[in-house]
Amino acid sequence: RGVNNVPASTVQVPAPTNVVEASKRLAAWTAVDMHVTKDCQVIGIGSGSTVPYVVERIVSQGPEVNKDRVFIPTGFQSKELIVDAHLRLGDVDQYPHIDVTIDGADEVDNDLNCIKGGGACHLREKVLAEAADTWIVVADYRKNSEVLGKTWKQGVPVEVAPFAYAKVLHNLQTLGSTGPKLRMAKMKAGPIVSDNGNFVIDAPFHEQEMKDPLTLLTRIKMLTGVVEVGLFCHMAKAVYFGNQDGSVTAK
Ligand code: ABF
Repeated sequence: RGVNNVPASTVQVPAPTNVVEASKRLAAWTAVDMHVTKDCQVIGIGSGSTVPYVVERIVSQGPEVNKDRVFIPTGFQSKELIVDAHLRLGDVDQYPHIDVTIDGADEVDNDLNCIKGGGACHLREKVLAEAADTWIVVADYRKNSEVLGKTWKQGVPVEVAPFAYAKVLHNLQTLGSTGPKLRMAKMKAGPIVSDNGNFVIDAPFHEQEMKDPLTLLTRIKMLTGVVEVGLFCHMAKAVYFGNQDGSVTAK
């Protein structure tokens, strides 16, 4: 897929108070304008700080179009967003077929592979990505990368069953991870716990491994105790990055 520039004039962006926030909003609004068409009835809403702008833009499409839609969240945060916006909430077990899911990412490479899971929601995010006819990623310019791991340095997020975490830490080292760490809550109060009751390990790898994320994903996923891996390979239909100059890069 080639990289092309989407003219900034396709969306109206309020005067930015902060360039990073403005670029998140630009990406989110562009994605909604391009992919959340009137015929989209079941819509997946991802997690992170870019996604509120997705919801903002969907709400701006008006109550008439939104009244017949149902919105599926990837976690607690997006559930709150949907409820606060007075949109109809559903769950993926009721709606296993989603028209379009829009989500953020921690880093995206030139083949549209993503690192996700900085917010520890990547299991539900991957389920909603896979359940969707169309999976779209939105991010600010800092996430646009040639090779995964260049900007997201803390490693590949790996959700694990709590009782298996020490074994999986050891396995990840054997696979070549350079210092995998159990993700801790602020003030090191204890391991962070995902919405699914699991722990998360952050596993950094050398560039050589990160250049072939599908192979790495397959190897990590084979480890017993691993619930899901924050490598999303060949899943995105399109990725939109808001840029500092007010343009949007579409990959
Ligand atoms: C979720 O939120 C995650 O998978 C990813 O970790 C993060 C991206 O957040 P932001 O939009 O704040 O950069 O989508």
